[in-house]
Amino acid sequence: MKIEMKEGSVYGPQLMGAHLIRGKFVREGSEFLQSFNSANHEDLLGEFPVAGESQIQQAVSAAQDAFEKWKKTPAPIRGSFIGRLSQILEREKEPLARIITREIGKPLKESLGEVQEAIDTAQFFQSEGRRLYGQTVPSELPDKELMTYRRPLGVCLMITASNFPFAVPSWKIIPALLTGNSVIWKPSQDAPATALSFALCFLEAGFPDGVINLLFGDGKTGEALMSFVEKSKIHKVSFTGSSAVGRKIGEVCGRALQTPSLELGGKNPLILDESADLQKAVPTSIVSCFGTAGQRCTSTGNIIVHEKIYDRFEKAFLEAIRNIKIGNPLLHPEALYGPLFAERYLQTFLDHLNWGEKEGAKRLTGKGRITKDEMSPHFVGENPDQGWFVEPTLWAAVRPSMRLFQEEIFGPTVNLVKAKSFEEALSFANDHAYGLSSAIFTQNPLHMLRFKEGIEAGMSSINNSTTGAEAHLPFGGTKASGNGTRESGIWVLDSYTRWHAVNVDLASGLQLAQMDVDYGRAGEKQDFSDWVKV
Ligand code: UN1
Repeated sequence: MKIEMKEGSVYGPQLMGAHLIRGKFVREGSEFLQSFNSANHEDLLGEFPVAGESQIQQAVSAAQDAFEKWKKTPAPIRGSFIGRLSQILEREKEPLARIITREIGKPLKESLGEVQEAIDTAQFFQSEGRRLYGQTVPSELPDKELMTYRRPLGVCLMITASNFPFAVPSWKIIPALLTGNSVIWKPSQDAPATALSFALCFLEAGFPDGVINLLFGDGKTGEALMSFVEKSKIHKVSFTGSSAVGRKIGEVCGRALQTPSLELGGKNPLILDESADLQKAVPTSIVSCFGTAGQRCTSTGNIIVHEKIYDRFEKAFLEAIRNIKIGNPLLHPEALYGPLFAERYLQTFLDHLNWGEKEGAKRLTGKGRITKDEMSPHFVGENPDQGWFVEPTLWAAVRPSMRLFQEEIFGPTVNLVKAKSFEEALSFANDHAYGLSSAIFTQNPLHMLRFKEGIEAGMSSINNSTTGAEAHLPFGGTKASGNGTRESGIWVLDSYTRWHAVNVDLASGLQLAQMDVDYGRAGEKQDFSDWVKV
């Protein structure tokens, strides 16, 4: 099946966007949303229908019907579909990465990494189809067997964000399908072309009609889909996005007695103790803070530096920031980062420049939006007005009580926080609502240990960035960063299956657990008869 295209721009054609329902393209909706190249808004990638009640209804019933058959397909066979998907992704790695970069404007190297993350995930779960282990458990009664099975949940709704429009959906969709569920995917309104290109790979891999359905839309589409959770037509929601929206999704799922998977915001701390190797810490911090223009949920938000090395680090870090190049990544591969993905991110970013100053922090660098009139030495290329490009921003004199320290900005901005000791740095690192990622640079083994034990975060790096998690370790956070569910590796299996406990009694007569069991004899008898007098 091929999607229709129109002539586009030098970057590529325009897509006639369509939902994918029951294996067919459906170009119907209440209205259409447009997807522009984030690094050049004159380039339109396509127009995509916004799903209304009718398309949602169609997708839910397609997923429901498909589930009934798919769950009965043996797991190793489901794994072979995933294996075919991984081969298609490998073959198409470069063009898929180009679509990601064209749509959201992250550097091609990062987009290639995203597709690779999906390949890694597919390869991991292909073989999981030959495991999906349950347990055999000894019974307390003779001639009786106990065992456990993983069972699929049903129709899973995946709601994903624009910053990782390929890798993060793969973390959700691939294990959900492998474990026998069917999927409805509502990707970010800022990355529909990437989602459609990924969905086409699932089609080519031969997944039966309706096993994976794709619906485009905005927040309202998401809300309309959530009403099917209340009607028990959707059995699982997996969401990556803001903590505010995650809370609302959690409320709806809670009322339906479901556990959603919620991967939410972060304000990730990076500690530099007095033994930190600055040769490594400085370039790593640049990537950790400004890679993907700071639009990763794992981006570093606060760098907490021991006072003894503070001045040296500040100087070296500022120097490294000066060398950052920003630009349209398809034209300028030397750019460390491209544009902000959406206008609303630009607004939050520009706002924080004002209120950050008002609360007394010192802006060491970063003048805000880059335009033709306000050109920046960081910018490579002709016309920054074509996208939402902003300068890297560094704040000093930030304290944990400040809003700057506490709030996720989702842009290329970071705070320097001075600490008197390792212990103070660790307590600062925990002094915020989030708990997603964290990092420390130290050569002191005791600090490594105390950091690992004391940090409140789902993920921690030692002498490495807060970003860059590998695809087979559990990904997720604590506190306001999530609800404790995990993605990736074997841990995600618990998010898409329920345990089913089975017993088989082979005895000739009735025998009752707990009651007909001979537990043996204990020692001397105690007399409790005085304890209760009726
Ligand atoms: C995200 O920002 O939602 O660890 C995911 C990382 C990436 C994934 C980030 N592998 O930074």
